[in-house]
Amino acid sequence: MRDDPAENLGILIGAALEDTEDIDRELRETWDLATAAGIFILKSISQTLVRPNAATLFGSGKIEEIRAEKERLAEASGRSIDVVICHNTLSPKQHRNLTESFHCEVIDRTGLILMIFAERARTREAKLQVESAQLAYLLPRLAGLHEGLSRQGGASGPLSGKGAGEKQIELDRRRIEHRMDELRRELDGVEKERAIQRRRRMRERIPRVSLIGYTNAGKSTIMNALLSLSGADAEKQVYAEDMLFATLDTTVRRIRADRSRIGFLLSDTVGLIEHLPHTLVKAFRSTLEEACYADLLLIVVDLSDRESYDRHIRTTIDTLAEIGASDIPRLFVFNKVDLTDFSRGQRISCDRLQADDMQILMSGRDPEDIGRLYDAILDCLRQGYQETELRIPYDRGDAVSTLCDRYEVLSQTHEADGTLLRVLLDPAGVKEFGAWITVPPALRKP
Ligand SMILES: Nc1nc2c(ncn2[C@@H]2O[C@H](COP(=O)(O)OP(=O)(O)OP(=O)(O)O)[C@@H](O)[C@H]2O)c(=O)[nH]1
Ligand SMILES: [Mg+2]
Repeated sequence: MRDDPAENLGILIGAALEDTEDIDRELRETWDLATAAGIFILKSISQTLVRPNAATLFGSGKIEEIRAEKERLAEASGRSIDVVICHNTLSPKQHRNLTESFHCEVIDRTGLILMIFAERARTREAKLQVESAQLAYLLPRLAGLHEGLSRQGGASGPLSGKGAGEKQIELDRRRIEHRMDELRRELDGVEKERAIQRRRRMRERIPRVSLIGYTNAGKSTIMNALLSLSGADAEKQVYAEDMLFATLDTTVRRIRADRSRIGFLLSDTVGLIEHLPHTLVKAFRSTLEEACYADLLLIVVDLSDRESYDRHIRTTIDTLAEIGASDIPRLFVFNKVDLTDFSRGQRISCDRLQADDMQILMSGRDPEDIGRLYDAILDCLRQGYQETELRIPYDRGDAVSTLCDRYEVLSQTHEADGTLLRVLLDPAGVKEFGAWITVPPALRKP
Protein backbone atom coordinates (compact mmCIF):
# COMPACT_ATOMS: atom_id res chain seq x y z
CA MET A 1 0.00 0.00 0.00
CA ARG A 2 1.07 3.63 -0.34
CA ASP A 3 2.51 5.63 2.53
CA ASP A 4 -0.48 7.93 2.57
CA PRO A 5 -3.45 5.60 3.09
CA ALA A 6 -5.83 8.19 1.61
CA GLU A 7 -4.16 7.47 -1.72
CA ASN A 8 -5.05 3.80 -1.76
CA LEU A 9 -7.44 2.30 -4.25
CA GLY A 10 -9.12 -0.96 -3.40
CA ILE A 11 -11.60 -3.64 -4.42
CA LEU A 12 -13.89 -5.21 -1.87
CA ILE A 13 -14.63 -8.93 -2.10
CA GLY A 14 -16.86 -11.07 0.10
CA ALA A 15 -18.37 -14.52 0.31
CA ALA A 16 -21.88 -15.24 1.58
CA LEU A 17 -21.40 -18.33 3.72
CA GLU A 18 -23.90 -20.58 5.44
CA ASP A 19 -24.49 -18.21 8.37
CA THR A 20 -24.55 -14.98 6.33
CA GLU A 21 -27.94 -13.27 6.57
CA ASP A 22 -27.52 -10.41 4.14
CA ILE A 23 -24.21 -10.17 2.30
CA ASP A 24 -25.00 -6.82 0.66
CA ARG A 25 -25.68 -5.13 3.99
CA GLU A 26 -22.58 -6.68 5.53
CA LEU A 27 -20.45 -5.57 2.58
CA ARG A 28 -21.74 -2.03 2.96
CA GLU A 29 -20.45 -2.02 6.55
CA THR A 30 -17.03 -3.34 5.49
CA TRP A 31 -17.00 -0.70 2.73
CA ASP A 32 -17.53 1.93 5.47
CA LEU A 33 -14.69 0.37 7.45
CA ALA A 34 -12.42 0.63 4.41
CA THR A 35 -13.39 4.28 4.01
CA ALA A 36 -12.66 4.84 7.71
CA ALA A 37 -9.20 3.33 7.05
CA GLY A 38 -8.71 5.80 4.17
CA ILE A 39 -9.06 3.26 1.34
CA PHE A 40 -11.11 4.28 -1.66
CA ILE A 41 -13.14 1.27 -2.81
CA LEU A 42 -13.90 1.16 -6.55
CA LYS A 43 -16.10 -1.89 -6.61
CA SER A 44 -17.44 -4.74 -4.51
CA ILE A 45 -17.75 -8.31 -5.73
CA SER A 46 -19.49 -11.09 -3.84
CA GLN A 47 -20.23 -14.77 -4.21
CA THR A 48 -22.45 -17.25 -2.40
CA LEU A 49 -20.35 -20.20 -1.28
CA VAL A 50 -21.87 -23.44 -0.09
CA ARG A 51 -18.45 -24.93 0.55
CA PRO A 52 -15.66 -22.39 1.06
CA ASN A 53 -12.28 -23.46 -0.29
CA ALA A 54 -9.89 -24.11 2.61
CA ALA A 55 -6.91 -22.83 0.63
CA THR A 56 -8.34 -19.83 -1.19
CA LEU A 57 -11.86 -19.23 0.22
CA PHE A 58 -13.25 -18.55 -3.28
CA GLY A 59 -13.25 -21.01 -6.17
CA SER A 60 -10.68 -20.64 -8.96
CA GLY A 61 -13.25 -19.23 -11.43
CA LYS A 62 -14.17 -16.41 -9.05
CA ILE A 63 -10.55 -15.63 -8.31
CA GLU A 64 -9.90 -15.34 -12.04
CA GLU A 65 -12.91 -13.01 -12.37
CA ILE A 66 -11.67 -10.79 -9.53
CA ARG A 67 -8.20 -10.63 -11.04
CA ALA A 68 -9.59 -9.64 -14.46
CA GLU A 69 -11.82 -7.01 -12.86
CA LYS A 70 -8.84 -5.63 -10.96
CA GLU A 71 -6.92 -5.22 -14.19
CA ARG A 72 -9.87 -3.62 -15.92
CA LEU A 73 -10.36 -1.12 -13.07
CA ALA A 74 -6.64 -0.30 -13.02
CA GLU A 75 -6.74 0.43 -16.72
CA ALA A 76 -9.88 2.55 -16.43
CA SER A 77 -8.51 4.61 -13.53
CA GLY A 78 -4.99 4.84 -14.93
CA ARG A 79 -3.56 3.56 -11.64
CA SER A 80 -2.82 0.21 -10.12
CA ILE A 81 -5.11 -1.20 -7.47
CA ASP A 82 -3.26 -1.15 -4.17
CA VAL A 83 -5.31 -3.47 -2.04
CA VAL A 84 -8.02 -6.13 -2.09
CA ILE A 85 -10.20 -6.01 1.00
CA CYS A 86 -11.81 -9.30 1.92
CA HIS A 87 -14.96 -9.04 4.02
CA ASN A 88 -14.51 -12.54 5.45
CA THR A 89 -11.88 -13.38 8.02
CA LEU A 90 -9.13 -15.26 6.20
CA SER A 91 -7.02 -18.07 7.60
CA PRO A 92 -3.25 -17.44 7.31
CA LYS A 93 -3.16 -19.91 4.41
CA GLN A 94 -6.04 -18.27 2.52
CA HIS A 95 -4.45 -14.90 3.16
CA ARG A 96 -1.15 -16.02 1.66
CA ASN A 97 -2.73 -17.65 -1.39
CA LEU A 98 -4.98 -14.72 -2.19
CA THR A 99 -2.07 -12.28 -1.88
CA GLU A 100 -0.24 -14.42 -4.41
CA SER A 101 -3.21 -14.63 -6.78
CA PHE A 102 -4.00 -10.92 -6.77
CA HIS A 103 -0.37 -9.64 -6.75
CA CYS A 104 -1.21 -6.98 -4.20
CA GLU A 105 -1.86 -6.58 -0.52
CA VAL A 106 -4.91 -8.40 0.79
CA ILE A 107 -6.51 -7.22 4.03
CA ASP A 108 -9.37 -9.05 5.71
CA ARG A 109 -11.98 -7.48 7.96
CA THR A 110 -9.94 -8.17 11.08
CA GLY A 111 -6.86 -6.55 9.55
CA LEU A 112 -8.96 -3.57 8.51
CA ILE A 113 -10.39 -3.02 11.98
CA LEU A 114 -6.89 -3.35 13.43
CA MET A 115 -5.64 -0.68 11.00
CA ILE A 116 -8.35 1.73 12.11
CA PHE A 117 -7.72 1.03 15.78
CA ALA A 118 -3.98 1.57 15.31
CA GLU A 119 -4.66 4.88 13.59
CA ARG A 120 -7.04 6.10 16.30
CA ALA A 121 -5.36 4.87 19.49
CA ARG A 122 -4.36 7.88 21.59
CA THR A 123 -3.92 6.85 25.21
CA ARG A 124 -1.17 4.58 26.45
CA GLU A 125 -3.64 1.82 27.29
CA ALA A 126 -5.32 1.89 23.87
CA LYS A 127 -1.94 1.84 22.14
CA LEU A 128 -0.79 -1.15 24.18
CA GLN A 129 -4.06 -2.97 23.53
CA VAL A 130 -3.90 -2.35 19.77
CA GLU A 131 -0.26 -3.42 19.51
CA SER A 132 -1.00 -6.58 21.43
CA ALA A 133 -3.95 -7.39 19.11
CA GLN A 134 -1.83 -6.62 16.02
CA LEU A 135 0.94 -8.99 17.10
CA ALA A 136 -1.54 -11.76 17.95
CA TYR A 137 -2.91 -11.34 14.41
CA LEU A 138 0.51 -11.22 12.81
CA LEU A 139 2.08 -14.23 14.52
CA PRO A 140 0.36 -17.03 12.57
CA ARG A 141 0.79 -15.04 9.33
CA LEU A 142 4.56 -14.70 9.53
CA ALA A 143 5.30 -17.54 7.12
CA GLY A 144 3.20 -15.94 4.38
CA LEU A 145 4.89 -12.60 4.85
CA HIS A 146 8.33 -14.14 4.47
CA GLU A 147 7.41 -16.06 1.35
CA GLY A 148 6.24 -12.78 -0.13
CA LEU A 149 9.51 -11.09 0.85
CA SER A 150 11.78 -13.77 -0.60
CA ARG A 151 9.88 -13.68 -3.88
CA GLN A 152 10.53 -9.95 -4.05
CA GLY A 153 14.23 -10.65 -3.43
CA GLY A 154 14.00 -9.25 0.07
CA ALA A 155 15.64 -12.19 1.80
CA SER A 156 19.34 -11.72 1.27
CA GLY A 157 22.44 -11.41 3.45
CA PRO A 158 23.74 -13.87 6.00
CA LEU A 159 20.39 -15.55 6.45
CA SER A 160 19.70 -16.14 2.75
CA GLY A 161 20.01 -19.54 1.13
CA LYS A 162 18.30 -22.78 1.99
CA GLY A 163 16.43 -22.63 5.29
CA ALA A 164 17.05 -18.93 5.77
CA GLY A 165 13.36 -18.19 5.53
CA GLU A 166 12.57 -20.57 8.37
CA LYS A 167 15.39 -19.14 10.50
CA GLN A 168 14.10 -15.64 9.93
CA ILE A 169 10.56 -16.70 10.79
CA GLU A 170 11.80 -18.32 13.98
CA LEU A 171 13.73 -15.18 14.94
CA ASP A 172 10.73 -12.96 14.22
CA ARG A 173 8.41 -15.29 16.10
CA ARG A 174 10.61 -15.13 19.19
CA ARG A 175 10.89 -11.37 18.96
CA ILE A 176 7.12 -11.02 18.66
CA GLU A 177 6.44 -13.41 21.51
CA HIS A 178 8.88 -11.50 23.68
CA ARG A 179 7.18 -8.20 22.86
CA MET A 180 3.75 -9.75 23.55
CA ASP A 181 4.96 -10.78 27.02
CA GLU A 182 6.18 -7.25 27.65
CA LEU A 183 2.85 -5.81 26.51
CA ARG A 184 0.93 -8.21 28.71
CA ARG A 185 2.94 -7.08 31.73
CA GLU A 186 2.43 -3.41 30.91
CA LEU A 187 -1.29 -3.94 30.38
CA ASP A 188 -1.54 -5.75 33.70
CA GLY A 189 0.00 -2.67 35.30
CA VAL A 190 -2.50 -0.36 33.58
CA GLU A 191 -5.36 -2.64 34.62
CA LYS A 192 -4.16 -2.49 38.25
CA GLU A 193 -4.12 1.31 38.14
CA ARG A 194 -7.61 1.27 36.69
CA ALA A 195 -8.79 -1.09 39.45
CA ILE A 196 -7.39 1.25 42.12
CA GLN A 197 -9.20 4.23 40.58
CA ARG A 198 -12.36 2.16 40.36
CA ARG A 199 -12.15 1.12 44.01
CA ARG A 200 -11.68 4.75 45.03
CA ARG A 201 -14.74 5.81 43.06
CA MET A 202 -16.75 2.92 44.48
CA ARG A 203 -15.86 4.02 48.00
CA GLU A 204 -17.35 7.40 47.16
CA ARG A 205 -20.45 5.45 46.18
CA ILE A 206 -21.55 7.82 43.48
CA PRO A 207 -23.79 5.79 41.16
CA ARG A 208 -22.09 4.63 37.98
CA VAL A 209 -23.64 4.71 34.54
CA SER A 210 -22.04 3.32 31.38
CA LEU A 211 -22.78 4.18 27.76
CA ILE A 212 -22.49 1.14 25.55
CA GLY A 213 -23.57 0.34 22.00
CA TYR A 214 -22.71 -0.12 18.37
CA THR A 215 -20.10 2.14 16.85
CA ASN A 216 -21.40 5.51 15.60
CA ALA A 217 -24.67 5.22 17.58
CA GLY A 218 -24.07 8.56 19.33
CA LYS A 219 -22.60 7.56 22.72
CA SER A 220 -19.97 10.28 22.83
CA THR A 221 -22.44 12.90 21.58
CA ILE A 222 -24.75 11.99 24.46
CA MET A 223 -21.88 12.13 26.93
CA ASN A 224 -20.94 15.60 25.73
CA ALA A 225 -24.54 16.81 25.86
CA LEU A 226 -24.91 15.54 29.44
CA LEU A 227 -21.62 17.25 30.31
CA SER A 228 -22.90 20.54 28.89
CA LEU A 229 -26.08 20.09 30.89
CA SER A 230 -24.01 19.83 34.05
CA GLY A 231 -22.07 22.94 33.10
CA ALA A 232 -18.73 21.16 32.66
CA ASP A 233 -15.82 22.92 30.97
CA ALA A 234 -15.32 22.38 27.26
CA GLU A 235 -12.07 20.51 27.85
CA LYS A 236 -13.98 17.74 29.61
CA GLN A 237 -15.74 16.92 26.33
CA VAL A 238 -14.87 13.73 24.48
CA TYR A 239 -14.31 13.22 20.76
CA ALA A 240 -17.49 12.54 18.76
CA GLU A 241 -17.45 12.25 15.00
CA ASP A 242 -19.37 10.66 12.13
CA MET A 243 -16.96 7.78 11.67
CA LEU A 244 -16.60 4.21 12.83
CA PHE A 245 -14.59 3.82 16.03
CA ALA A 246 -14.22 7.48 16.94
CA THR A 247 -13.80 6.39 20.58
CA LEU A 248 -11.25 3.80 21.67
CA ASP A 249 -10.82 4.68 25.32
CA THR A 250 -13.04 4.64 28.31
CA THR A 251 -13.58 8.10 29.75
CA VAL A 252 -15.31 8.62 33.08
CA ARG A 253 -16.93 11.96 33.96
CA ARG A 254 -19.14 13.20 36.77
CA ILE A 255 -22.54 14.41 35.60
CA ARG A 256 -24.43 16.63 38.00
CA ALA A 257 -26.89 19.04 36.48
CA ASP A 258 -28.40 20.26 39.71
CA ARG A 259 -26.37 20.58 42.91
CA SER A 260 -29.14 19.25 45.15
CA ARG A 261 -29.14 16.00 43.23
CA ILE A 262 -26.37 13.53 43.45
CA GLY A 263 -25.79 12.99 39.76
CA PHE A 264 -23.67 10.06 38.62
CA LEU A 265 -20.38 9.01 37.08
CA LEU A 266 -20.78 8.41 33.37
CA SER A 267 -18.39 6.34 31.28
CA ASP A 268 -18.14 6.34 27.50
CA THR A 269 -16.81 3.12 25.98
CA VAL A 270 -15.38 1.82 22.72
CA GLY A 271 -18.06 1.12 20.09
CA LEU A 272 -19.03 -2.42 19.22
CA ILE A 273 -19.23 -4.00 15.79
CA GLU A 274 -20.55 -7.28 14.47
CA HIS A 275 -17.91 -10.03 14.33
CA LEU A 276 -15.49 -7.94 16.37
CA PRO A 277 -12.22 -9.79 15.86
CA HIS A 278 -11.46 -12.11 18.72
CA THR A 279 -7.96 -10.68 19.17
CA LEU A 280 -9.51 -7.26 19.68
CA VAL A 281 -12.21 -8.45 22.08
CA LYS A 282 -9.44 -9.96 24.15
CA ALA A 283 -7.22 -6.89 23.94
CA PHE A 284 -10.07 -4.47 24.74
CA ARG A 285 -11.66 -6.63 27.39
CA SER A 286 -10.49 -4.51 30.29
CA THR A 287 -11.78 -1.34 28.62
CA LEU A 288 -15.17 -2.93 27.99
CA GLU A 289 -15.26 -4.42 31.46
CA GLU A 290 -15.71 -0.92 32.83
CA ALA A 291 -19.38 -1.58 31.97
CA CYS A 292 -19.47 -4.51 34.43
CA TYR A 293 -19.11 -2.12 37.36
CA ALA A 294 -22.02 0.10 36.35
CA ASP A 295 -25.23 0.46 38.33
CA LEU A 296 -27.01 1.23 35.07
CA LEU A 297 -26.19 0.64 31.40
CA LEU A 298 -27.35 3.04 28.73
CA ILE A 299 -27.61 0.90 25.61
CA VAL A 300 -27.41 3.44 22.81
CA VAL A 301 -29.00 2.44 19.49
CA ASP A 302 -29.01 4.41 16.24
CA LEU A 303 -32.71 4.30 15.41
CA SER A 304 -32.16 5.91 12.01
CA ASP A 305 -30.34 2.80 10.80
CA ARG A 306 -33.62 1.02 10.20
CA GLU A 307 -32.30 -2.04 8.44
CA SER A 308 -29.71 -2.80 11.11
CA TYR A 309 -30.72 -1.54 14.51
CA ASP A 310 -32.10 -4.83 15.79
CA ARG A 311 -28.88 -6.59 14.74
CA HIS A 312 -26.93 -3.89 16.55
CA ILE A 313 -29.00 -4.53 19.67
CA ARG A 314 -28.24 -8.23 19.32
CA THR A 315 -24.49 -7.60 19.02
CA THR A 316 -24.57 -5.32 22.07
CA ILE A 317 -26.57 -7.75 24.22
CA ASP A 318 -24.33 -10.66 23.18
CA THR A 319 -21.21 -8.66 24.04
CA LEU A 320 -22.66 -7.75 27.44
CA ALA A 321 -23.28 -11.45 28.08
CA GLU A 322 -19.70 -12.20 27.06
CA ILE A 323 -18.23 -9.76 29.57
CA GLY A 324 -20.64 -10.86 32.31
CA ALA A 325 -22.76 -7.69 32.40
CA SER A 326 -26.16 -9.20 31.55
CA ASP A 327 -27.75 -8.65 34.95
CA ILE A 328 -27.08 -4.94 35.25
CA PRO A 329 -30.22 -2.79 34.97
CA ARG A 330 -30.40 -1.18 31.55
CA LEU A 331 -32.09 1.68 29.78
CA PHE A 332 -32.38 1.51 25.99
CA VAL A 333 -31.58 4.87 24.46
CA PHE A 334 -32.97 4.97 20.93
CA ASN A 335 -31.00 7.85 19.51
CA LYS A 336 -31.16 9.96 16.32
CA VAL A 337 -34.96 9.99 16.41
CA ASP A 338 -34.73 13.34 14.54
CA LEU A 339 -33.72 11.37 11.44
CA THR A 340 -36.73 9.04 11.62
CA ASP A 341 -40.54 9.11 11.47
CA PHE A 342 -40.84 7.79 15.01
CA SER A 343 -42.45 9.99 17.62
CA ARG A 344 -40.82 10.29 21.02
CA GLY A 345 -43.76 8.61 22.78
CA GLN A 346 -43.51 5.41 20.74
CA ARG A 347 -42.17 2.12 22.08
CA ILE A 348 -39.77 0.11 19.98
CA SER A 349 -40.18 -3.63 19.88
CA CYS A 350 -37.77 -6.17 18.46
CA ASP A 351 -36.85 -9.72 19.30
CA ARG A 352 -34.13 -9.00 21.86
CA LEU A 353 -36.13 -6.38 23.78
CA GLN A 354 -38.15 -7.52 26.75
CA ALA A 355 -41.53 -6.06 27.59
CA ASP A 356 -40.25 -4.51 30.82
CA ASP A 357 -37.07 -3.04 29.31
CA MET A 358 -37.00 0.68 29.92
CA GLN A 359 -36.56 2.79 26.82
CA ILE A 360 -36.39 6.38 25.69
CA LEU A 361 -36.57 7.77 22.15
CA MET A 362 -34.47 10.88 21.75
CA SER A 363 -31.95 12.91 19.83
CA GLY A 364 -28.51 13.56 21.26
CA ARG A 365 -28.66 16.93 19.50
CA ASP A 366 -31.81 18.11 21.28
CA PRO A 367 -31.17 19.73 24.69
CA GLU A 368 -34.74 19.04 25.82
CA ASP A 369 -34.26 15.33 25.12
CA ILE A 370 -31.00 15.37 27.05
CA GLY A 371 -32.90 16.81 30.02
CA ARG A 372 -35.44 13.97 29.70
CA LEU A 373 -32.62 11.44 29.52
CA TYR A 374 -30.99 12.91 32.64
CA ASP A 375 -34.27 12.60 34.56
CA ALA A 376 -34.82 9.06 33.27
CA ILE A 377 -31.32 8.05 34.42
CA LEU A 378 -31.92 9.47 37.89
CA ASP A 379 -35.29 7.70 38.08
CA CYS A 380 -33.64 4.39 37.21
CA LEU A 381 -30.86 4.95 39.72
CA ARG A 382 -33.31 5.91 42.43
CA GLN A 383 -34.89 2.49 42.44
CA GLY A 384 -33.70 0.87 45.66
CA TYR A 385 -33.30 4.26 47.36
CA GLN A 386 -35.66 5.40 50.07
CA GLU A 387 -36.57 8.76 51.48
CA THR A 388 -34.95 8.97 54.91
CA GLU A 389 -34.91 11.67 57.60
CA LEU A 390 -31.66 12.26 59.49
CA ARG A 391 -30.76 14.57 62.36
CA ILE A 392 -27.04 15.33 62.38
CA PRO A 393 -25.46 17.07 65.39
CA TYR A 394 -23.81 20.42 64.64
CA ASP A 395 -20.33 19.10 65.46
CA ARG A 396 -20.66 16.62 62.58
CA GLY A 397 -20.69 19.02 59.67
CA ASP A 398 -18.46 16.52 57.84
CA ALA A 399 -21.33 13.99 57.76
CA VAL A 400 -23.67 16.62 56.33
CA SER A 401 -21.23 17.42 53.54
CA THR A 402 -20.65 13.72 52.80
CA LEU A 403 -24.40 13.16 52.56
CA CYS A 404 -24.85 16.21 50.33
CA ASP A 405 -22.07 15.02 48.10
CA ARG A 406 -23.18 11.42 47.77
CA TYR A 407 -26.95 11.55 47.91
CA GLU A 408 -29.89 13.51 46.68
CA VAL A 409 -30.96 15.87 49.46
CA LEU A 410 -34.67 16.72 49.35
CA SER A 411 -34.63 19.28 52.18
CA GLN A 412 -32.31 20.69 54.78
CA THR A 413 -33.34 22.68 57.89
CA HIS A 414 -31.50 23.82 60.98
CA GLU A 415 -33.06 22.88 64.31
CA ALA A 416 -31.97 23.43 67.89
CA ASP A 417 -30.20 20.08 68.19
CA GLY A 418 -28.79 19.66 64.71
CA THR A 419 -29.32 19.73 60.95
CA LEU A 420 -32.43 17.94 59.78
CA LEU A 421 -32.01 16.38 56.33
CA ARG A 422 -34.43 14.49 54.13
CA VAL A 423 -32.27 12.35 51.85
CA LEU A 424 -32.74 9.57 49.30
CA LEU A 425 -30.55 6.86 50.82
CA ASP A 426 -29.51 3.48 49.44
CA PRO A 427 -29.24 0.44 51.75
CA ALA A 428 -25.48 1.07 52.24
CA GLY A 429 -26.23 4.66 53.28
CA VAL A 430 -28.91 3.50 55.71
CA LYS A 431 -26.29 1.28 57.33
CA GLU A 432 -23.59 3.95 57.42
CA PHE A 433 -25.72 6.82 58.71
CA GLY A 434 -28.24 4.67 60.64
CA ALA A 435 -27.34 6.24 64.01
CA TRP A 436 -28.79 9.59 62.93
CA ILE A 437 -31.93 8.37 61.22
CA THR A 438 -34.89 9.88 63.04
CA VAL A 439 -37.68 7.49 63.96
CA PRO A 440 -40.11 7.40 61.06
CA PRO A 441 -43.00 9.77 61.82
CA ALA A 442 -45.50 6.90 61.79
CA LEU A 443 -43.71 5.24 64.73
CA ARG A 444 -43.31 8.37 66.85
CA LYS A 445 -45.15 8.41 70.15
CA PRO A 446 -47.92 11.01 70.30
N1 LIG B 1 -28.91 13.58 13.49
C1 LIG B 1 -28.34 13.12 14.59
N2 LIG B 1 -27.02 12.84 14.60
C2 LIG B 1 -26.48 12.37 15.74
C3 LIG B 1 -27.24 12.16 16.92
N3 LIG B 1 -26.42 11.68 17.88
C4 LIG B 1 -25.19 11.60 17.32
N4 LIG B 1 -25.20 12.01 16.04
C5 LIG B 1 -24.08 12.03 15.10
O1 LIG B 1 -23.64 10.69 14.89
C6 LIG B 1 -22.21 10.65 14.69
C7 LIG B 1 -21.58 9.66 15.64
O2 LIG B 1 -21.69 10.13 16.94
P1 LIG B 1 -20.70 9.69 18.11
O3 LIG B 1 -21.23 10.33 19.35
O4 LIG B 1 -19.29 9.93 17.75
O5 LIG B 1 -20.99 8.11 18.15
P2 LIG B 1 -20.32 7.00 19.09
O6 LIG B 1 -21.40 6.06 19.47
O7 LIG B 1 -19.57 7.64 20.20
O8 LIG B 1 -19.33 6.31 18.05
P3 LIG B 1 -17.95 5.50 18.32
O9 LIG B 1 -17.14 6.26 19.30
O10 LIG B 1 -17.37 5.43 16.98
O11 LIG B 1 -18.36 4.15 18.83
C8 LIG B 1 -21.73 12.09 14.89
O12 LIG B 1 -21.59 12.69 13.63
C9 LIG B 1 -22.86 12.75 15.67
O13 LIG B 1 -22.95 14.14 15.44
C10 LIG B 1 -28.64 12.46 16.87
O14 LIG B 1 -29.41 12.27 17.82
N5 LIG B 1 -29.12 12.93 15.68
MG1 LIG C 1 -17.62 7.58 20.69
